[in-house]
Amino acid sequence: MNPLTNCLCILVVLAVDFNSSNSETPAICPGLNGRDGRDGANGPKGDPGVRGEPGIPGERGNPGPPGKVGPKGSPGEKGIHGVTGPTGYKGEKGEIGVGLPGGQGQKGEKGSPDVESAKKTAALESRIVSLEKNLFWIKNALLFHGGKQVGDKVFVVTNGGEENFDNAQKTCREAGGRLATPRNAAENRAVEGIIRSQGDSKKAFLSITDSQVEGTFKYSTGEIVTFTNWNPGEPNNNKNTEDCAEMQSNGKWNDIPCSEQRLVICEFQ
Ligand code: MFB
Ligand code: CA
Repeated sequence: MNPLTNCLCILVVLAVDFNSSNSETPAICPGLNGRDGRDGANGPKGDPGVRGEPGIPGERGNPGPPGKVGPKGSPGEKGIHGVTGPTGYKGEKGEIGVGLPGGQGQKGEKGSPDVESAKKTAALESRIVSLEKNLFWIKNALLFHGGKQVGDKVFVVTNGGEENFDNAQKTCREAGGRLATPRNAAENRAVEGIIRSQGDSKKAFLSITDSQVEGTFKYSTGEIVTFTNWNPGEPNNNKNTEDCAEMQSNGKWNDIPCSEQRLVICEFQ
């Protein structure tokens, strides 16, 4: 019943009631709707629905993890013959073969004098080449051990020991050289450098003396010295005992007694 009808009905009732003596209101209007009742018990399960239309396919899923390694394949067919590889490195030189010596040949006819001479010359030239090669290597070895070369002369100090003049001369002579004496400024610098390499306080004998004529220094060959580098005021033959000469680490010379002990520097040429 809609709300307006309800209201009209109530009004009518009220009007009637007001006018009647009966205390009970006649039930001439329906009551208001009652409250909803409680939900009933679940009914029996319904029949399965009708299969729906297929849905829209979903997006492609992420790739799955890699599968396990498959079984080993069977060996392939034999390959074709490969291309020839690059030439290998040259092998080491083989040992010189040892053949049995041949029998003695027949004596040849005597060559002409020119041929004999040419043979001797060739042999000498071959020996010179061999000697020059040896000299080259020996000089390299000397320079490697602190030697100094000036022109075709090499200066080398012994093991750093010190000896008197006579023994110093003997040491260099036995080594095939002689006790060093610079003949020019370049050689003087070379000997100075070797002394300095042994220590600033070190000094070395020179192979000059004035034993023969006081005040006239000569080489071991007897020649009068042509190059000198005396300290100022030297040689002074201190106490009349100084017939030998030393070089100091500054390259300067001083006359000293031959009995002193000094470094031994030899020269080879
Ligand atoms: C002198 C020198 C001498 C000695 C002496 C110790 O020079 O001429 O040969 O070396 O010093 C000042
Ligand atoms: Ca002196």
